[in-house]
Amino acid sequence: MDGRDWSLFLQPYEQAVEELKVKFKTMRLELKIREAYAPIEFVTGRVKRISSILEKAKRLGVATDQIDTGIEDIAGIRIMCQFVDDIHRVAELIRNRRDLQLVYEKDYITHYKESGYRSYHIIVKYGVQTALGYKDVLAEIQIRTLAMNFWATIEHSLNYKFKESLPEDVRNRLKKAAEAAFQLDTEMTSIRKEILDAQTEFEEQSNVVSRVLGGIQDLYFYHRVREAAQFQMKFNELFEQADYPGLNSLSVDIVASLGKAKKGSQS
Ligand code: 0O2
Ligand code: 0O2
Repeated sequence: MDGRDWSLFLQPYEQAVEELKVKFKTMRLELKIREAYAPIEFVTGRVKRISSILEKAKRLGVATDQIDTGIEDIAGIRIMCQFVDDIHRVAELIRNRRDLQLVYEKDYITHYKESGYRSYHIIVKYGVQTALGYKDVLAEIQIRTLAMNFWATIEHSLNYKFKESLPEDVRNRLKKAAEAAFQLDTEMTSIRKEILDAQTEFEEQSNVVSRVLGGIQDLYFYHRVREAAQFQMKFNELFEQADYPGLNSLSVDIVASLGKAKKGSQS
């Protein structure tokens, strides 16, 4: 690459980052409309700086004319999620896309780095149509939670500032902070599960009430007035006591009575 035009070399990467940002932001909006909840919180992207590309090439022993295949994160996309589960959902959505070709994945969540770094990386090949033709470029998609991002942003800036001179004590405290961030993610996931379970329970309770009252109304339709009145009294009692298992078995009894009533009306 020496003496070559860097801005020309980086142009397809700039284009890939811009296009991918639009695509993932669109995915976020689409999921928000479809499912009322988007597993993506926000998306950012960047093209690696020339100095960082050269440093990385030197560190990895990549020849300057092999940079486009030897360095996979010249184009970088970062997708932030609220919960760890969302990361796996987003990874699956990426795997199923037809406009990206999966190269490989790095699970730094299960196998977190020595530094404490956690994130899910997917290296993809992405085709861009430039004015002079079609070009495949490599891009790195990092998927992480807000807590993982908080940690990585601060750790990165400290490492950038202090380089090798980051004191051992600070390094250890950063590792502990990474653990704390992960604990936070775990706690948030369990709180979320409790909220989702509560929502499901509420949904089920509303459904049983509708089933019982609908059944009682149907019994009136079949002129089973006495039975309907008895069921209504039982319902009032169980509802008062918030006895949902009782309401469930009442609903089963009503269905059985309705079956008999329907048969009776046919004979
Ligand atoms: P909005 O309306 O701000 O939400 P560009 O600067 O044009 O190249 P982009 O994507 O706008 O492209 O900028 P960049 O720097 O790649 O990404 C920044 C996006 O991430 C912005 O959103 C920020 O608002 C958002 N962002 C950054 N940090 C946070 C954060 O901590 N929480 C949240 N929720 N969003 C954050 P947009 O796309 O400009 O839209
Ligand atoms: P940038 O643009 O400054 O973020 P390497 O591990 O670097 O020898 P590899 O395999 O390319 O080589 O890298 P890896 O670890 O799979 O992913 C590279 C990117 O992941 C880094 O990019 C960071 O963005 C992020 N990353 C990896 N490890 C850490 C870490 O310990 N702390 C933080 N904060 N981020 C990490 P770059 O190259 O740093 O570039």
